[in-house]
Amino acid sequence: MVAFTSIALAATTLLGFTAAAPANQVRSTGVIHRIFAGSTTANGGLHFEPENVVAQIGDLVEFHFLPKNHTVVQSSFDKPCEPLASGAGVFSGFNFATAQGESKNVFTFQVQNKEPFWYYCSQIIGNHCQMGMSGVINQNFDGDKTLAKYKVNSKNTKTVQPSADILKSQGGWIQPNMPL
Ligand SMILES: [Cu+2]
Repeated sequence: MVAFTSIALAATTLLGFTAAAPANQVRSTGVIHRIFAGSTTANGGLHFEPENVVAQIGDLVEFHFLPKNHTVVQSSFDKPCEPLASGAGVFSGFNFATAQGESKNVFTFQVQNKEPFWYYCSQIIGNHCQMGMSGVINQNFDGDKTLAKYKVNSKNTKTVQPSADILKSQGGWIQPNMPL
């Protein structure tokens, strides 16, 4: 599926996006996990669906954004609603606002390892992370670091943005939202 990645990158370039795919690409499996940021039903819309995903190294994770203006930020379990150290981790940027239906672009990143990948929405209007808008890829189901616990620990936190430039994505790339 190298060809797929190449096409995606070409499309990204053509559209003039500056976000490049991460340099540390592993071999693609060809598997794409689609996750919706937002919901028409669950948790007043403050929900990732599905919010608990098992993925293999090399899989792609593709976020589709529903109203209103959500993000995806990589986090640690221990510090909910905070990004990894400055400049590190995955961040979609605030590039996917939509008043109705899906945003015209998606945000994609590649799974690089089997470590649990915690993430949250950094929209502060409505305190999305504190309200439970978070998710995980490859949770350790034998351990006590669960998504339910992450959500509980989120409640009394303050959301932190990954960088001063909240439009600048990192760790993944922006692509057109292609019909299936
Ligand atoms: Cu949100």
